[in-house]
Amino acid sequence: MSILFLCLSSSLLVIAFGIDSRGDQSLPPLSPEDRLVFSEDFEAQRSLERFSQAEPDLGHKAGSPETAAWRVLDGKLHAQEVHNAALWMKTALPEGDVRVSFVATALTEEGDVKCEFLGDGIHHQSGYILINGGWKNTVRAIARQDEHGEDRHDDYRCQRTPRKKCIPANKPQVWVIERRGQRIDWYIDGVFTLSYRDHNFINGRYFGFNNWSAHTQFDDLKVYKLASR
Ligand SMILES: [Ca+2]
Repeated sequence: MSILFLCLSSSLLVIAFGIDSRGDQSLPPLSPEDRLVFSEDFEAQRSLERFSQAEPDLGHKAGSPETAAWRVLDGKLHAQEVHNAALWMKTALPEGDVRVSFVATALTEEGDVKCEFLGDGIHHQSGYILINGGWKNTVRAIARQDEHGEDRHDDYRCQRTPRKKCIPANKPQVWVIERRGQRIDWYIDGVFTLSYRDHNFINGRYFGFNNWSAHTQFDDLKVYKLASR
């Protein structure tokens, strides 16, 4: 009876937190057949020419009188007061399995670092949205076409850390996002974070950085076409 209860409890926990059985896996190394197809180090202003800025949410402005929503500064891409005016790569991602990696830094205690994966290159929430330190730095999440959708996969483990925050301010973290078949796997600093398996997979081909208002910073964007395994 108690074993059954424990099994049921842990299953419910897995469903509630959206964490699957890959929870303890570390990042798989790239194979020699995997191919780097795009990289951007944001060392020049013209880096921005490889991206297009989307429209902000209705009733909001992208940027403020003090700052542009997106700017290149000291070799890094800065985002501030973006209001979901994502900065999409103009180049389409490779078809099939793909890895996107970059360095992300929250520059405030608010956290809130976000990107769009496999979207249409124009619209916010056209694909999957990955959020670290959202909702005042309390949750990591992968959402599908709706940041507030009931099918969002959440990871609240950061609330159990001493600081109860997902991201410390000013600490660069390496994000790796992989699409393998109909599954998305997300790693932060080499550690598995969340998966999203989707039987109705969105085959969007674009990647974009995004955010709401917090000041964040990105660098070293790389895209790899992954060989089938
Ligand atoms: Ca750089």
